[in-house]
Amino acid sequence: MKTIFSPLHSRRHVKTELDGGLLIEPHEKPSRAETILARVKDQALGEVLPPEEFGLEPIKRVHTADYVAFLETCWDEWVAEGKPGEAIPAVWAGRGMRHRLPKDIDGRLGYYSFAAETSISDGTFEAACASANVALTAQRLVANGERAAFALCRPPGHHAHADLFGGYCFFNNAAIAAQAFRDQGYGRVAILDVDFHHGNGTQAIFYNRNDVLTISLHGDPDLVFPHFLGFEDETGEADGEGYNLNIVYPPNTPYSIWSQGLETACQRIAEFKPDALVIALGVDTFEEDPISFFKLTSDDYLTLGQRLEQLGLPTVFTMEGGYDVDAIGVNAVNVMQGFEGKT
Ligand code: SP5
Ligand code: ZN
Repeated sequence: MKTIFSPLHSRRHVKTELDGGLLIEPHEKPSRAETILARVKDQALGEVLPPEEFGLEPIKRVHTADYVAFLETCWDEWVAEGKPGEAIPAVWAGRGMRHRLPKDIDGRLGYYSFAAETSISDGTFEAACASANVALTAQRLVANGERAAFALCRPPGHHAHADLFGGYCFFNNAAIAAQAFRDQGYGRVAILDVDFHHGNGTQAIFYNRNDVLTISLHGDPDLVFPHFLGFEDETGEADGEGYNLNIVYPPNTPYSIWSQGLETACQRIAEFKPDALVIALGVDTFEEDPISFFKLTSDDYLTLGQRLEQLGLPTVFTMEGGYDVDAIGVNAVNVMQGFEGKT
């Protein structure tokens, strides 16, 4: 399987993540992507290719133009205001308040975000664009006949809404790839999100549509991030009714339980008969993940890859979460190797 990778991911190098009242070293750090790349090469998974340049148009098929423009200039505006640290949202429109776009940079940071753990500094926009190009290049390879491709995206994407960043995500790479399939004439596309966290952005982007089926398996949002979306009674709206599926699990869920939801997801996908599949691949379901509570083992990712292959669909993998950096390479690449038949 071919892997798409851009060294520009390292342009996202924030020093802070708000966690427990402290500004800690971010969980979503550059070594994540480098460790996965090293494993891809070590295992000779296949060619590693740089992304092609697609510009902002395919990003704007999923994100609003004003949101993209905000991300492009946000850091420069922050610096121009004389702010001493990284750009961190700290104020939102709560219940009963106005959802209008303010002029002030602090107001706009809140308007375009839903969480404060995701800081912005120089290079974040460039890295997010490169990450989208990585996903779009993988999508093009698959559209041109590859059975599957691995988009080694960083930063991740599945938490990003049409006009909201958060959860370490800015552009929704999986959604951008799915929309690219649609725009190239693929009638139906399924997105299966196996990251530990709910794919809230992906769900929201396609919530009223029946041409893109969205499914997410994740930790119960009553207990974990993103807290305010991802419950099982969210099934889609209007034309999209019945085209969103959430499956939630409690702490300490092992693969034997998690895989029951995977079977439900696979049945729904088979019934939908998509023309292409996008897997939002997080490996923060791993037993040693520092911010998550599932109990998948490294071998389980081989089994997962085998099961996804059985769907028999042209498949794009977009890299999402996974924060045990020591294991992230083995776990992510195991999914690809399982897909290619390794047991
Ligand atoms: C792409 C992805 O996996 N994003 C995850 C974003 C999670 N953000 C909130 C993390 C809260 C972490 N709290 C850690 C407590 C243990 N130190
Ligand atoms: Zn995650």
